[in-house]
Amino acid sequence: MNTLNKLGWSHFFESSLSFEEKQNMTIGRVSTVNKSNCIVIHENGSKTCELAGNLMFGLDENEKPKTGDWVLFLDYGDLGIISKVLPRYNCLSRQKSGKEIVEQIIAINIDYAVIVQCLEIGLNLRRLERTLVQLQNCNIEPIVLINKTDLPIDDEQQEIMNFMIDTYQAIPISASHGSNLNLLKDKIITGKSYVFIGASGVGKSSIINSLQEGNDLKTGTISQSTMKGAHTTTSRELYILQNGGVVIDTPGTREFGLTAPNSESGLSGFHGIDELAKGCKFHNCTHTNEKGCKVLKAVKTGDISEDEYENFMRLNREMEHYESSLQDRKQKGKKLSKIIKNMKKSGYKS
Ligand SMILES: Nc1nc2c(ncn2[C@@H]2O[C@H](COP(=O)(O)OP(=O)(O)OP(=O)(O)O)[C@@H](O)[C@H]2O)c(=O)[nH]1
Ligand SMILES: [Mg+2]
Ligand SMILES: [Zn+2]
Repeated sequence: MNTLNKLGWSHFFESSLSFEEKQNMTIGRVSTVNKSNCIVIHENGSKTCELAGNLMFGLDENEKPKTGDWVLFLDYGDLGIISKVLPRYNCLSRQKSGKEIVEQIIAINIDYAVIVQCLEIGLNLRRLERTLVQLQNCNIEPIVLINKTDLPIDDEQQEIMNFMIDTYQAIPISASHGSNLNLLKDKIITGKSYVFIGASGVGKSSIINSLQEGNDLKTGTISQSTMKGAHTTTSRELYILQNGGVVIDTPGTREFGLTAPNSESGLSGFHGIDELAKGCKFHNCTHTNEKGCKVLKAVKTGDISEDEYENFMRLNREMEHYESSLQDRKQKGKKLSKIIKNMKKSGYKS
């Protein structure tokens, strides 16, 4: 396999080039984007490239080269000048948090997204579910990792972990101990592109480091008072692994705001139904037999399929279960400590 194919080059991109372009230009893939230039990996190494003036002023922000884009550039020795951004196969984006709705591109031309959560910060089903919906909208296959399994785990997290393994084929790993890393390595195919996503501090850079000897991405510690990562990785960057596979490290993003689904009805998927459910007549609608239930109506008219409905109801039940059982345990814990306090007051000695 040649270097371009290892980098993810395929017929899709090949077919967008004219004969002249192939003759005169160098093809490369954007590894990282800086303020005034970007680093492009090509057949003979990597090169700092700048955008040609007409693109600099002619393209919208989201059309300018992003990590994972294929570009054509003219080689001027130390510097390359990008003259074309090739059509994108797909695009992983998220809705940036804040008042204004801004679509932020995370990576381009992606086959798999490796979603990382970890025991130290805590597993979160809803966040996982939102990310999965967004990936489906973007036509990207998910791989779910639970990192830091070397750390102690309580019953509730254990339960969620088991659920994630059963339902999403999540792989429990430990980047620091190296456990189950072979299961992840088995999933990495030469010529395919993998973007690592998840909150700051879950261990994305650590995992990428452990996939390849000699990799030395910066990693950072987690604040024990806020349980948040330090946002150690500050830019998106694409690497090519010796054993095959292209990986993209990203800065941590806690929430994965959904951009508009691209299904025809606009309703498909968990998120679509979730949105629809907000319009039900009763705010505590169970979507089973209520009058004025928008979800049931959409099932009737065929706007959502029976399967989608079943799936939605199942996930809702499961999430409710975890949330209520957590509440339950907290309340029981409080009751128990009250009983013990009273027993101590009344002179009971343990
Ligand atoms: N106990 C334990 N700690 C880990 C493991 N993997 C990573 N860590 C630690 O977790 C902290 C954060 O790891 P990073 O790799 O920087 O996390 P990240 O997801 O890249 O974070 P950002 O770059 O901020 O988004 C570091 O102190 C790592 O040493 C693991 O498997 N077990
Ligand atoms: Mg990082
Ligand atoms: Zn309803």
